[in-house]
Amino acid sequence: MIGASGQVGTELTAELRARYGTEKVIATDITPNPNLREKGPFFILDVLNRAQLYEIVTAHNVKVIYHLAAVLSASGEKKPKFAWKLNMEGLLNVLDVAKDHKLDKVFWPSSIAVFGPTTPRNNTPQDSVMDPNTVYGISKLAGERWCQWYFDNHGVDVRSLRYPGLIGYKSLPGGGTTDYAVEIFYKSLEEHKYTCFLKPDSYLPMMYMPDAIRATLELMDAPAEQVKIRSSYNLGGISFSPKEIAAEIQKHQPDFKIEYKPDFRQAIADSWPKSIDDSRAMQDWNWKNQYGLKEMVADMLTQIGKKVKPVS
Ligand code: AKB
Repeated sequence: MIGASGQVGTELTAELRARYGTEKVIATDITPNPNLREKGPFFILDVLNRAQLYEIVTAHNVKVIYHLAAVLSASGEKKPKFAWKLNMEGLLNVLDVAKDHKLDKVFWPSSIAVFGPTTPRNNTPQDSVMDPNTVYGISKLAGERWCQWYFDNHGVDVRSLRYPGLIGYKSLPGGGTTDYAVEIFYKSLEEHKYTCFLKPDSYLPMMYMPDAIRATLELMDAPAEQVKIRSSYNLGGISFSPKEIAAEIQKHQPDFKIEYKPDFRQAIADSWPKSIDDSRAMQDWNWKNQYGLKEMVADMLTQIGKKVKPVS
């Protein structure tokens, strides 16, 4: 697992360790993570360090890589050259090691950020106009084409999902445009108020983490011939706006207040789809989303409520 300390990596590592045994799943990240280190094999790895990546794969006879390390959309706009370097060179290092060591499979997440301002925004199809205008989106679109190329030319069994905004309580997202949908829960429980960096009606596709983890594992478990798309699959989930999620939180916490101060992330949100057509994932490997807005909000409030205290 590369990027094991991140929002998805934390949960995916735990799930894979529960499935295959702790010793079988090597967690790596650029920063030390006492939690992961205590619970199983952990190495400091910068995916840009190609030699070290090859070394770990050889020394531990790695068969499958989940490569999650990336700079997300909002951070990418602040450090465009670094985002491009990490997102592209990191992926190419992983695809190369998969080719050279004949790995069984690779998972790499793409994103709804591959779409852009002239893409149809409602129920965005799998194949559509793709004109991303963030560095993150450009790197994800280029990455998708590289995945297809390594599959076509070198037979690398690479599998990918275009994740929507992911919402979970086990770890925090960092540097994304959809991060408000996680922050809002902490602020609602701690301060009973939240200032949102997007406008009230900014619809975006989102997904609750248990569904995202299940989608990832179901795609990785699918027989190779069922995985017909080797760039990346659209993945839908739930679409809602800040106003709608706030209203759902208010059903549990009537005194919760939200105000809106849109910043540079608004333009990014405005360039992305509002909802996604993921019928190809349904057809090819029987994908079905389970959590709706109501269930997700109730569960997030319960789980985060166990770990935060109201600030008086
Ligand atoms: C982001 O907001 O940058 C990510 C994404 C949608 O890929 N959560």
